[in-house]
Amino acid sequence: VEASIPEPQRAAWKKFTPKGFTTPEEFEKECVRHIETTLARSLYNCDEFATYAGTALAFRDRLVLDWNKTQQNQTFADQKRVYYLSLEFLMGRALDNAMLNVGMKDVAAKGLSELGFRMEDIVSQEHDAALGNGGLGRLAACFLDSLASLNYPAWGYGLRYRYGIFKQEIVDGYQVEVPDYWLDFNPWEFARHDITVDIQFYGHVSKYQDDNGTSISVWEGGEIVQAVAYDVPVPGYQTENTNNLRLWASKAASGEFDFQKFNSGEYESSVADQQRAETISAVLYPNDNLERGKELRLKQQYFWCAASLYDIVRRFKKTKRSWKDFPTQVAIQLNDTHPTLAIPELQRILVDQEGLDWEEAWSIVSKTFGYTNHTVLPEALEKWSVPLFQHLLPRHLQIIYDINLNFLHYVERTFPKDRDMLSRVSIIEESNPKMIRMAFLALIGSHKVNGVAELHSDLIKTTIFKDFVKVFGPDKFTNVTNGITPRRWLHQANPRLSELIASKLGGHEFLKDLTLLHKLENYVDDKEFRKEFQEIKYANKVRLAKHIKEANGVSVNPSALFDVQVKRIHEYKRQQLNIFGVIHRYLAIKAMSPEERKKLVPRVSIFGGKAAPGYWMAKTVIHLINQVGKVVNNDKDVGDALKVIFLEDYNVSKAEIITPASDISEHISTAGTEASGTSNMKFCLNGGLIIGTCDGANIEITREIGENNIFLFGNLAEDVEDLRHSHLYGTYTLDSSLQAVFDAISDGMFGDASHFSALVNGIVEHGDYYLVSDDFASYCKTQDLIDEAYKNQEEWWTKCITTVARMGFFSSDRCIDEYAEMIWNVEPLPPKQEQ
Ligand code: NBY
Repeated sequence: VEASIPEPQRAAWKKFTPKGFTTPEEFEKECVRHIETTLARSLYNCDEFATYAGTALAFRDRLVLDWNKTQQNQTFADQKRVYYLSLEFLMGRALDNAMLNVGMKDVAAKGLSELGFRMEDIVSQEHDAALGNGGLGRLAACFLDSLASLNYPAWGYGLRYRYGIFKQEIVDGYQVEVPDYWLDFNPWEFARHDITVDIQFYGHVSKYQDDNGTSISVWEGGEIVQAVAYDVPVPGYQTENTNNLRLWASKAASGEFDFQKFNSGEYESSVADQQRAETISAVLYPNDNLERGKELRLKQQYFWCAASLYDIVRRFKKTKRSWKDFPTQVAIQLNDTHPTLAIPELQRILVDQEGLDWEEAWSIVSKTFGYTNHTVLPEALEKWSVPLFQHLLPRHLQIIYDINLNFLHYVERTFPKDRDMLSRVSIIEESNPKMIRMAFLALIGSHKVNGVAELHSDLIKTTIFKDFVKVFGPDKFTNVTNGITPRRWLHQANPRLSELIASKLGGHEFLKDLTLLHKLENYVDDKEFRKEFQEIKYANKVRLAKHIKEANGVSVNPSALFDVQVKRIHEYKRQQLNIFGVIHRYLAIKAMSPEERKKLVPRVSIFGGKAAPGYWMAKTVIHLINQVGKVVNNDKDVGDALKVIFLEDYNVSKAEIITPASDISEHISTAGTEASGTSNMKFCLNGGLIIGTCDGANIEITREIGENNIFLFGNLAEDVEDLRHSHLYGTYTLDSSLQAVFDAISDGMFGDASHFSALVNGIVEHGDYYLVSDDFASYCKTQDLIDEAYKNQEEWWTKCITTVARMGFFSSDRCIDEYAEMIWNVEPLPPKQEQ
C-alpha cells in the first residue's frame, strides 16, 4: 500500500499533523474554536447544546487521529480481520465514553467549568444513537467496545437508519410512538461519499456459455440502488487502537437513466425514485424477537450484506493473495440470521464474478462465516417466502437451491434410512408458499454456530438444530456466554463505585481485567468499605428518585427497596407476572391494619421498556402497569409502602441512571425462553441483587456468585413442555392468589376491566403459554423472602458486595477472547509505537 504524499514532502506534512490537547486550557481552546468556527456561534449565543457540540468536536479530533493511525496500522499489518455484521448497534451516547476511554474526562470537566458549564449538563445534551431494539443490538455495541479495547483488528458493519428505535411517550397510560430522527447533528460519523457500492435488485437470470463451454449465470436487469459508507470511530479503553463501524445509507444511483428522466421533464418521478431508494435505510424495524416477512426488510438485509461483502472483498483483493487465503484473512460473524444473505452473496461473487468453481467457492464461504443464534422462540426464526425472494433476488434463490441440493445429497448419503430427515433439515420448508429457513442456511454456511449462554447453547442442540447435530457432529456447536463492557456499565454509569473499587484494588486495572474484582471479597467485612458502598447505592437511588419526580411527578422514598424490571416488553419476559405480583401486594396491604403496614419494607416497583408497535398484548401490559400505578400511588392507605412507576422511553442513557440504582431487578422469563439476558449482568455488577428464573445467563450468574446471593424461583426449562401440555389437555386450576388478582381487575379496580380481558384470558382460558399461573406462588413467596432479607441489612450488603466481587466472568472482554480463539482464529494487533 502506497502513501499518497511523496517521501520528500512528508516532513512538511508531519510538522502540521495535529497533536491534540492535554491540559484543560488546551481543551478550552479547541472547544471554543469549534464553537466559534465550525458552528458559527459566539459568546452571546452559546447554550449547553452548542457547548456539547464544541466538546464533542474537540474529542472527535483526538479520536480521528488515533483512528487514522489504527486503520493504517491494520492495513500494513496484513493479518486476519474480524467483521461483525449486525443490523443493530445500540451504541447510546458517545461523548462520555470517548472522554473516559482517552482518559481526559477530568481535564474536560475542569475546562468546561472554567467556561461556565457543568459536565453532567453537557453530556446529557447528546442524542442516543439508538440503532437497535434491545439485547441483541446492545451486545453488538459492547462487543465493539471490547474489540477496540483488546486491540483486535475488527470492523462492524451495519445500516445507517435515519430513524432509530422510536421514542416512547406515555399518554393516558398508553404507549405512543414518536419518530426518532437523530441525525440533525451527529459529530461521530464521517460520510465517505467516495466509498459507494451499486446494489442490484429484481431483474432476471440468464445463462451463457463461456469460451470453454461452461455455463455461466448472469443476473441482469432490475434496478440499482447506491450504498454510501458512513464511518464511526470506535475508541478502545486506554489504547490508541480505534476501530471502525461502517454504516451504509441508501441513495438513488446517479445513473444516466435518472438524468434523462430529469431532463425530459419528469422531475416528480425522478424525485420519487430517489425517495424510494432512500427508503431502504430509512427506519429500523422495531420488533424484537418477532419476524414479519416484509419486503422492505429483506431489501435492507440484502442491501447491507451486499455492500459490506463488496467492501470486504475489495479490501482482500488489494492484498493480491489467492482466494484460498480468504478464510485465513477474513472472519465474518453473523449476529443472528439477519445477515444470512451474506452467505449466498459471497458464493455468488466467487462463482459468477470471480469464476471459481462451485466446490472451491463453497469451501471458502463455509470457512469464513460464524453464526450466533439469539433465540429459540419459533415466532422469531426468520423465514422468507420463496415467491418474494424469487422476485427480489432471483440469482440468490438459485444459489440457495443449489446449496440445499448439495447439502441434502450429503444428508441422503449419510442417513439413507431416515427419509423424514431430508424434509426436516431442508433449507426450503415445503409449505404454501414455500419458505426459506434462514437459520438453517446460516448454520449450513458457517463453520461454527454458537448460543449465548450455556442453557441456550444446549437447547439449540436439542430443539431447533437437533438434526444438524447428527449431520455435522456436536463440534460445530459451541457456547459463548454473553458479557457486558465494564467501561460503560461500571466506570461510566457508576463512577463513584468504580472509584471505590479502584481505591481498594490499587487502580483501574479491573476495567481491563474484570476478574480482578474477586479481590473485593477481602473487603466484605471492612466497615469503611461497606459504609461507602451503601452510600453510593443510596446516592444513585436519590438520583433516580429525582428523575422519577421530574418525569412522573411521583415522589418516591430513596430508602425504599427499589425493584426494577427494565427491558423490552414481551410476554415471554413476563412483565405481566411482575405487575400481577404488585397487585397481589397491594391487595395484601389494603387488608392490613395501619400498624402492620408500618412494619413493611417500603417498595418502589419500577418498570420500563418499549413494546413493538404492533404487539397488542405487550401494549396492554404497559397500560395495566400505568393503571395500577395511578391507583396505588394515590391511595392514602398505602403511602410509602408501595409505589408503582413506569419510566417512559427506556433506552441506553436511561439505563445508565437506572442500573446503578436498583436493589432488586427482575429477570423472570419463562424458563427456556430468554437466551441469555445481559441486563441481569449489569445490575449485579452495580451491586444490585436479582430475582430470576432458572433461565439464560441467570444460571451461570448463580454459579459464579453463589445460590445465597440470588433469589431464584419457578419451574425449570425441562418441565415447561409437560406443563403446557397439561394446561391444554389435563385438569388445570388457576393459582388462588392469582385468581384474587384477576377478580380485582375484573371488578374494575384499575379501570375498565375489558381493557385487560385479553391479558387475563390468555392465562385463564387459552392455556397460559408462558406459565404465569404455575410460577405465581413461587414468585410471590420469593418476593416475601426478599423483604425478609432486606430487613437484615448486614447480610443484605454482604450479598451485594459479594455479588460485585464475583462478576468478573461477565465482561464482554472475556466473550471476545473466546470468539477470537474458538471461532475467528484472530490475534490482537497492538498499536504501533511512535517512532
Ligand atoms: O439477544 C436478545 C435475547 O432475547 C437475549 O436473551 C440476549 O441476551 C440478547 C443478546 O444475545 N435478542 C434480541 O434482542 N433480539 C432482537 O432484538 C431481535 C430484533 C429483531 C429481530 C429478531 C430479534 N427480527 O427478526 O427482526
